[in-house]
Amino acid sequence: MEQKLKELQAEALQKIEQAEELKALNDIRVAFLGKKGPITEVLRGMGQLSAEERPKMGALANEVREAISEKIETKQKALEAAAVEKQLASETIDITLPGRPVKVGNHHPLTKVIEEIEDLFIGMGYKVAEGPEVEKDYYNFEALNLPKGHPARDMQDSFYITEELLLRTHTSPVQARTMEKHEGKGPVKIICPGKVYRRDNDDATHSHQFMQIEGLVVDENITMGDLKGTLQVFAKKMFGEDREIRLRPSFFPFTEPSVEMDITCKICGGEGCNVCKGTGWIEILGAGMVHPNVLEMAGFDSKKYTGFAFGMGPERIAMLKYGIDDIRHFYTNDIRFLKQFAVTE
Ligand code: FA5
Repeated sequence: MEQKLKELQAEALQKIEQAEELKALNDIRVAFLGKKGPITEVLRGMGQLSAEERPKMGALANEVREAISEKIETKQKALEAAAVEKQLASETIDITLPGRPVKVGNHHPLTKVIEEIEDLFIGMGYKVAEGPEVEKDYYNFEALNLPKGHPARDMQDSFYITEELLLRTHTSPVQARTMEKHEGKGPVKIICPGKVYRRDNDDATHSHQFMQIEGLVVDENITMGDLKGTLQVFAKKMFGEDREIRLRPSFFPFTEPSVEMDITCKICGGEGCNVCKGTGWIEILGAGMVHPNVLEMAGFDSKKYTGFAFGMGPERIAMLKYGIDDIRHFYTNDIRFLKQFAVTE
């Protein structure tokens, strides 16, 4: 029996050595180590052995099994490695070939301008606030000193959804919402970018849906000087150090006094040309000191607190900055237009 086991081991090891494929190796495993294999067969005859010989044979049989298993495992690893080698050799990549360029998209010009404005104000300590686009009449108008039936509501033609709900016509309702949250305690220092909607007829400078960025500062001792200084920094950073600003008296129900801000025309430098209609100035935003009624309605003591607010249209700012002549370019998604802003910064 001992002889038989040794012969089986030698035969198996030789076959394993000669195996060239994983399948052949598996066949050998089944043939020699399987339940119906010759080693099992030999072990079945152990009953006829003497009690002394039986453990010796058992141990030998285990040694033989182990030797065969080990050899199979080593060979399997070698065959697998060879298979990988072969595959790699057949799939060699020519690293000298030029790569296929990856098409990189770019930010929409409007997104760029909005992010630039956000960064600028964040740098001055402002927080970014947001509010709903479907807004309550209360926040869009009433809390901003525009009670129902007020004639100044006609300044902004609105899309009403129900009597009390509308698509917000400006970002100023975020002012009212934010102040309300502060429960009468300053300081408040926010900007709110977002979409707004008006029943305006679309033309080169008007869109029925556009963006606005609102700014609001409320604290003790805030003055018109703070407003002017802030807007000056904004204009110079946005359009260039050589640009000047001026504030013109205007009217908004939620600010008193109210102003509109002009900057010197980039084209003529203030001399007067057809872009600025000969005035040397271009209007870019509305602003003013927060009306005491608005402060009081939001829970602030208007004797203690004052504030300023401003609201601008980033489309108009982007048009001025990049010399774009029609607001509709922002919304028609013409790739030829959008590609012009693919500058790597
Ligand atoms: C307002 O909407 C005020 N809420 C701004 C404000 C805020 C004033 C805080 C005072 C204090 P106005 O209607 O002027 O103001 O709009 C502000 C800006 O939005 C305009 O300067 C313009 O740039 C832009 N804008 C207005 N209507 C349109 C439109 N139909 N299409 C594109 N941009 C527009």
